[in-house]
Amino acid sequence: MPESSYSGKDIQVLEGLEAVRKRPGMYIGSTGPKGLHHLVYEVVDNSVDEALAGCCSAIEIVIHADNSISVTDNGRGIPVDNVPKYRKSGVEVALTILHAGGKFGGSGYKVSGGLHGVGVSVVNALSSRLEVEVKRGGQVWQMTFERGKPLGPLRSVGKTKATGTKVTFWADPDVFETTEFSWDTLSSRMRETAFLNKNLKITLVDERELEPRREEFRYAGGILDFVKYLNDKKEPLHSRPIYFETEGAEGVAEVALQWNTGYSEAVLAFANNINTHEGGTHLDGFKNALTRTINDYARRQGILKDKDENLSGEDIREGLTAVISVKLNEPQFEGQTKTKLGNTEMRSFVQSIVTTGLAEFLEEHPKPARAIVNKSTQAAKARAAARKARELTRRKGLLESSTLPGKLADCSIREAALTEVYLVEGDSAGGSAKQARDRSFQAILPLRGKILNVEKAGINRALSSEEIQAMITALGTGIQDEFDLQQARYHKVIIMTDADVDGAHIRCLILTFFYRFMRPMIDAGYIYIAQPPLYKLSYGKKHEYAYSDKELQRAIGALAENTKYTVQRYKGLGEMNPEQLWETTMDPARRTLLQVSLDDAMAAEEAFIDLMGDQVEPRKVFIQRHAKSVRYLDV
Ligand code: 0RA
Repeated sequence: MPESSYSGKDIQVLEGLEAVRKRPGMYIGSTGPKGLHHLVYEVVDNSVDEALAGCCSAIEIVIHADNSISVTDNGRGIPVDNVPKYRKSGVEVALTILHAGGKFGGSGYKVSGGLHGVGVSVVNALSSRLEVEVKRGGQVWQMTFERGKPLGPLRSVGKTKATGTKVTFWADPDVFETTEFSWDTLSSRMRETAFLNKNLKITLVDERELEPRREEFRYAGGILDFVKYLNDKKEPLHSRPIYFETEGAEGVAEVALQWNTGYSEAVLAFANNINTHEGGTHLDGFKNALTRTINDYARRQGILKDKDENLSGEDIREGLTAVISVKLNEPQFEGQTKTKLGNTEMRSFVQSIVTTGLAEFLEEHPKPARAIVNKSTQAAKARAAARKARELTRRKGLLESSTLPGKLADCSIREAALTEVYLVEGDSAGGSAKQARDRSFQAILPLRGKILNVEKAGINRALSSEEIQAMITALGTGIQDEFDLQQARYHKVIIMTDADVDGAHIRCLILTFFYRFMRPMIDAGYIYIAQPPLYKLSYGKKHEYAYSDKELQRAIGALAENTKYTVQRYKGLGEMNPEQLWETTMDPARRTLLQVSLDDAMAAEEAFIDLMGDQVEPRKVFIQRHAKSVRYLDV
């Protein structure tokens, strides 16, 4: 379509998409890997909306060899008729007008209206090219765009009896820092989406590999299968997850829960398929009902006596894996990251269905019921004992920030926001780091050997571990329900371990500690991973460092022909002298730090259990696959 034929309205439209290109972050969060993957979710969410409307049973996502992405569904197809208000085809409206999604037709609980529900037009704006194919009304329609602008009108290219939509897009390299999609990130998200939409078949294909990789997700049990999956590597307390589903005027609520013999709580809450990380009314309703119903049951059975205190929610949720999924018509998202459900009607709705469903389960299944109550009373006892132990250690001054651990080499600046602490594997590397550091703002805490796996040990044992006490006192925040971010003594906590498998293991143990005891530190973005180099390449009087095999090969390739060089492989931090450690890993001007984020609760949970649970095999596999290539750790 020649530019000159645009009307005034069209120009406004283009300005809309121009705004997206000017400030992509406002629409998709970032232009890093996270924002990039967001493009896929945006398109898929539109297909999922078709599934929620009962009009789509299968979605296929293909990562093509050139990192373009196709999303194909068998929904109704984007409307092709003229939309009078805009005097354009529905397809063009959907792809060029911001927030057009819900404005022309469509009903049911929508995903795409939710969190980042910005619409496919944003994907179009941020793609160097986008092709859409719609099967609808007996015909196949096509239209192509570049940087959001149509290359021509929507045209019919053939006949078909099928319906559906296929969107292929090339993320714009001028907008994104990288256009390389991650299989792991996409597959974990697609699995989650499949769990949340019972029976919806989602296929993910990767054509970048010689032998295309393909995985199909389809769960007849929905979130019941989700809970089974999350508990897969754990030992369940009762064989089948408890599950209920209710539809009312408020919407639909589904709940699945199963306790395991472990100590951690994994309760995930979703609203219209959006992971409500910050919780909200549906989660509150669930927790209230759970605490009340278990206490009522324990009293009625005489397990709790009149003189006994009620079991606390935390005790009851120890070892609980649960998924709550609600779908409602006008979700209100609140909170800092807009991931907190605000609709008040959901509190009582979820509370009442959980109360009824759980009470019924307990009455009908006395054996698991008893096991669950016993587990909670055990937790209550352990917590009381731990509290006592903590009070004792506190009295001894062990957990008080006034007595810092002896081996901490603290920095001189007191302003936490300006300071950082390195948690260093081993005393010898710790020694080098102490010499290398800038002592004004860098503190060093050497940790000896493998720190305790807090996933396997209860809180009692964890608190009596010397290394863990040292971390707690050095960081100053306290732990778990007594955690206070304001008290953090440093705003950067940098984990520095050897670049080998043992180092990766220790790093994971330390991360597990943060995940279980100081999760808000991760949420606040305070936790980092140092990147020591793997190689030193020396030639003539010069040298450079390489942080991966690829980088080393590139550096060698860049040398003039016949240049003599030597390569030193660093197996551990100890092989670097303090000066080298400073220039490669600790100097803020030259180092690279990886910020740890756990925004994908499921993947995180899964990875930690793989790594820290009782089974050795998945841990090995994970470490071998990721040890060398952990680029950004929002797993
Ligand atoms: C607007 C209205 C309707 C469907 C869609 C858009 C739609 C968008 C996408 C994006 C990817 N796949 C899609 N499938 C459908 C409702 C159509 C109707 O009422 O028939």
